[in-house]
Amino acid sequence: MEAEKTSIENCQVVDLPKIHNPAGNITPIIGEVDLPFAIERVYYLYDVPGGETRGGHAHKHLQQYLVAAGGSFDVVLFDGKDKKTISLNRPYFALHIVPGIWRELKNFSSGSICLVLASHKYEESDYIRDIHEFRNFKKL
Ligand code: T46
Repeated sequence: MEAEKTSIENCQVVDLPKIHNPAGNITPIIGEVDLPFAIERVYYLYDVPGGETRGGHAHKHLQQYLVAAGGSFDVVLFDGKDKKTISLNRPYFALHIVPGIWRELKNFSSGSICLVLASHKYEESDYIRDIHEFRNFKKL
């Protein structure tokens, strides 16, 4: 998928496996079975102060699954033309963000955890952090 041509329609919320247990549920995620990419890196955002916003950038190659492993938050997606907001609030839903999508994360509930399964290692050169540069990248 060419990052220049992706749209917010390519970003979908997907169901993750859920194993019910009276003592507490489990969601196992198996790379290349439950995801359309191999997991190269896992990280999580936590201790996000109330009112804080994360993201504010796009990636050229990286794709991700975002999971509200605890609490809730909103993800605003922008493809240079259209915008949509996805609320994540269950640990068995994941938002697939494809390359070439500007994202902002906000409205974090107290104690929330944003788990990220990523297709690539951290590389600053993969980021587009300037919205004008992003619009040029999308040729809009
Ligand atoms: C996204 C949201 C959900 C590293 O050194 N290694 C890493 O793996 C990461 C993710 C970050 N960093 C450093 C780079 C920056 O100096 O941590 C600092 C903040 O990183 P970033 O601007 O990526 O942070 P967020 O929380 O705004 O964004 C991250 C992801 O990059 C992004 O793709 O969707 O989490």
